[in-house]
Amino acid sequence: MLHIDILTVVPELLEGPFSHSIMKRAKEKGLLSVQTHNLRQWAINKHMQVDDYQFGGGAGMVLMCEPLANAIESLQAAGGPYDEIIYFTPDGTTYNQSTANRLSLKGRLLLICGHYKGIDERIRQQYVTLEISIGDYVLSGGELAAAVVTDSIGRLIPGVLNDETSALFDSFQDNLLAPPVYTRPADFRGMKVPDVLLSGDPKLVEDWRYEEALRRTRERRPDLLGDDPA
Ligand code: 6GU
Repeated sequence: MLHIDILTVVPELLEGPFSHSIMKRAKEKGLLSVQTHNLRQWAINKHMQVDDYQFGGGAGMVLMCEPLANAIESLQAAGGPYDEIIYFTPDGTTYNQSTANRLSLKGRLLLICGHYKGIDERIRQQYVTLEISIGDYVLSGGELAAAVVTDSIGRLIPGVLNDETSALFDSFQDNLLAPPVYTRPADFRGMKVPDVLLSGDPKLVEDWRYEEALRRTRERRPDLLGDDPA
């Protein structure tokens, strides 16, 4: 069982992503639980303040130490220590499948979503154990990144996927992109499904898929094969 707490100032952004399809099934099976917490619960005053101007000047608000420290400590006190406390930030380590694999084996994770200019540096130093970026572009907050990471981890928990949807054959799982797939009809407006897929010979199909995966990876992501010409 993996429990994920998500700390955010916009919990509304995280209402949809875990309520459908595979994430919904993971929760119903008791393999994953996801709980969002509004940082304003730990606001410093009756104005519900959780952010302030940055020292030194400049545009953009910064999430303050006190609400964050109080939130982290009260969540730890209530549920026990976390295996990782993750902060989402464009200057974090770029997220990939091997980090997803590693995190899917944990028991308790806390995900902290920054907003505006981010969070006070002292919280990062004092509490955060892992800083993640989901790519080289800027989001307005960490919530969508938290949804991406939770989804990618959740589907890897043993028992969440069945044989049909198994993660074993995903793109990236073996550093190869996935081969093309087809379904009925075998002939769509003259465009035919490769004969080998209709052959009924599992060995031929397996070999074809592997070759196509290799071809696709060479063409699109040679870096994954470690023979990037650049
Ligand atoms: Cl994790 N957060 C924000 N705000 N922007 C990002 C990101 C994270 N990853 C890529 N861009």
